Amino acid sequence: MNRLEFLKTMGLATFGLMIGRSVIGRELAQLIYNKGGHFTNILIGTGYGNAVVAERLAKAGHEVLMIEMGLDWEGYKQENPAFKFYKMTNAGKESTWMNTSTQAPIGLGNLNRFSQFTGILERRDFDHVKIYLGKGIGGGSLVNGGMTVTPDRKYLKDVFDSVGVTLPLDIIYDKFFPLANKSLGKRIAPKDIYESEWYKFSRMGVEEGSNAGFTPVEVPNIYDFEYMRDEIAGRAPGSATNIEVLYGNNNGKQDLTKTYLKRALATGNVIIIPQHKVDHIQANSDGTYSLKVLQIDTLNRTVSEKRFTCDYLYLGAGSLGTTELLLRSKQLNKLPKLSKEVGKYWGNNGNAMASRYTLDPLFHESRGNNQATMPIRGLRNMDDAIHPFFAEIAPMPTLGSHTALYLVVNKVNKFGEIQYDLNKGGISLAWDKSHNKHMRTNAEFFLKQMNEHGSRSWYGGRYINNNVLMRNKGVDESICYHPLGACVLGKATDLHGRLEGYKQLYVTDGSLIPGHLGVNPYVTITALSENLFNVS
Ligand code: FAE
Repeated sequence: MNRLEFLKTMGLATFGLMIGRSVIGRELAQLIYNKGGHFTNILIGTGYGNAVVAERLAKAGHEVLMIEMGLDWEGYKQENPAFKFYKMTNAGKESTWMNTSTQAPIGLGNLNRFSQFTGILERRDFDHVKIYLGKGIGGGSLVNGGMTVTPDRKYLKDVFDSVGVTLPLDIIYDKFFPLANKSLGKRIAPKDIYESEWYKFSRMGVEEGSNAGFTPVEVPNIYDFEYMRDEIAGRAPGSATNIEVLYGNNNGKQDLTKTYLKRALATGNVIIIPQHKVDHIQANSDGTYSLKVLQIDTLNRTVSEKRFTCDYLYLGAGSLGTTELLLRSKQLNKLPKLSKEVGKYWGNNGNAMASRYTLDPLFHESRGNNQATMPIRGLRNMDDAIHPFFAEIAPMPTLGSHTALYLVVNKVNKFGEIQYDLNKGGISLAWDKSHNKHMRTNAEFFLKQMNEHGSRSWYGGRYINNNVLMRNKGVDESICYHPLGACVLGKATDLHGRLEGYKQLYVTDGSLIPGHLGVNPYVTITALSENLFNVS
């Protein structure tokens, strides 16, 4: 009898599924998994890569244990009925991973101080780059903007070609991108939503972008726009219209807990244990893997130590998390055959934030403070040989009236590298100005064109870059929402995601993609994970 069958005979698994993940995550983890145990399949991390694996394995009838270091937020809400995810303008302790004030790129006048907590948004700081991560069951899907974008086929080909890897692009584009988009719940914002006051900032961005010579593109999202219609009409509590995104959404957003993970859990074959951090993994001589796992409290303190073993291990802890685990395990001599390719080809997906200030109360229209937090339009300039980029038209829902915000996505011309320092007990990133200088140049060019040709003020006066939001000429190229690479598909792994030198040890997440994509990454992470799974 396996663990799940055992739970079912005790009525516990059914009970857990009936009332949500909290019971699975909390009570069962404590009662049944006090000391760990053996599973056929263990998945580390509950973001995009592993959510796919969980659904596919569970639907094929296999038992799955998922280990997640962040919280089970649905369970947390059940235990704390008064708790709601915070607006971006009013952060509290649950907004932030182990800090006493918001770490958001733009504080939005948010001066709140709070006690440390294992909150939903983490910022990891390295030289020249600050990386944002979602924490909890659902990983980055809990905090992201829901932009659901399929990359250009040529771009994806070129990225992998640049590291000498040939992807099976026909099947990826014919089968796995459509499957990923459908399974994630990709939607297009309906016309009435786009034309509402909540997307005036997008419409103005599109008009200004066209004037400046960039190509406006419609960007799909996973937000439930039927729900948004009810929000707008006042029939449902506001969520995207209530400045919710970076610290979680209370309604409307179809994150992984509403799609892949929900379907995986519904099979009854999946258990997720939150607040469990994998410290390192070890390859055993019989082909199994051992995991040292630390159960943590909401202050990130270890409350117990456990040992799990498994036959198949799937690493989906994200580009930083997966790479850190592998390099640490190697340095501890637990994975001595680990490929030298692990750590290489890292990138920030060319992320740079940019902002302009179109203040002219006498002439220029306000963008409005009513801005939905889910972006649905972008500006393309990827075919420009000198300044190739894609700019997401982002909301700025409080300083919104005359502030325009963009996330500019550039090429990565030079990869960074992740290294592990056993003495410091953590990773460092080889990433300096030579890596992201052109990202600044492109973002400055973008703002210049928008100021010159996009829109002007009274009597043709030029607007300026917003140095209040981003101190250095309205651009911040150190902000990274899209860390990618360091265990690249076809380099550190084979084309099935299996790590070189090890059997039954898979990488499933954003670390498979060499550094950049030209667009937001989670559809590609999802599609590549679907592909790994189906071809193996
Ligand atoms: P990820 O989703 O990061 O999941 C990794 C999980 O592993 C996390 O839940 C971790 O807590 C957990 N973990 C890490 N280490 C351990 C450990 N040692 N033990 C146990 N658990 C561990 O990985 N992308 C888009 O495509 N569209 C967007 O609109 C978009 N907006 C974004 C906005 C923000 C503010 C941020 C931060 C990101 C955004 N992204 C967006 C990026 C996207 O969320 C990200 O690429 C994916 O979440 C990465 O998926 P992975 O499966 O690689």
